[in-house]
Amino acid sequence: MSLERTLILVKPDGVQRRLIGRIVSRIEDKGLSIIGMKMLQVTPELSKKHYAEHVTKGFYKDLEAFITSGPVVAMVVEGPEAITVMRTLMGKTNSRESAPGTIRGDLGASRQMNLIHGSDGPEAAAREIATYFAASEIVAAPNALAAHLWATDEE
Ligand code: IDP
Ligand code: MG
Repeated sequence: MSLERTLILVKPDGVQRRLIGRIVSRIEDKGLSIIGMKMLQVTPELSKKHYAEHVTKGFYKDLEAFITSGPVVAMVVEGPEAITVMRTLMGKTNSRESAPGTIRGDLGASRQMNLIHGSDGPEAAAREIATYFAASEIVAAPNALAAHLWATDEE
C-alpha cells in the first residue's frame, strides 16, 4: 500500500445544489487530505482533454454540455489507496444504482448528474491532476493526524 493522489471534481450540479461543503466533509471525514483545491469553469477544450476516452461516445455531447454548464470545484486528494477509496466513497456512475452511504447514492438519482468525478486509476489520476493543476497549486503538508488514521505499513 502507498499514499496515492487522485483528481476529484464537485461537478456543476453539486455546486449549483450547494453541496460543496457536504461533499468535502465526506472526503475529510474519511481521513483523506485535500492538498489542492480551486473553483473553475470547465471549457469545451478542457472537457475534451479531461474526458478524452469518452469523446467518441454517443453521450459525450451531453456530458460536455453538463460539465461546462457552471463552475466546478477541483481537488487533489491524497491518502492510502486514495484512488480506490474515493471511487468507493463516490458510488457507481449511475446514482440510481449507487449504494446508500455513498456520495452519489445518498445525494442524487441521475446517471449524468452524479455530483462528483474521481480518477479511475493511477494513470488517469496523474494525467487528470496535471490537466487541472500546476505543480505550484498542490500544497502537501505533513499529515499530523496520520498516526491516528492508519498504521505506518499502510502508507
Ligand atoms: P465515472 O464518472 O463514474 O468514472 P464514466 O463512465 O467515466 O463514469 O463517465 C463519465 C461521466 O459521463 C459520468 O460520471 C456521467 O456524468 C457521464 N455519463 C456516463 N455514462 C453516461 C451515459 O450513458 N449517458 C449520459 N451520461 C453518462
Ligand atoms: Mg470515469
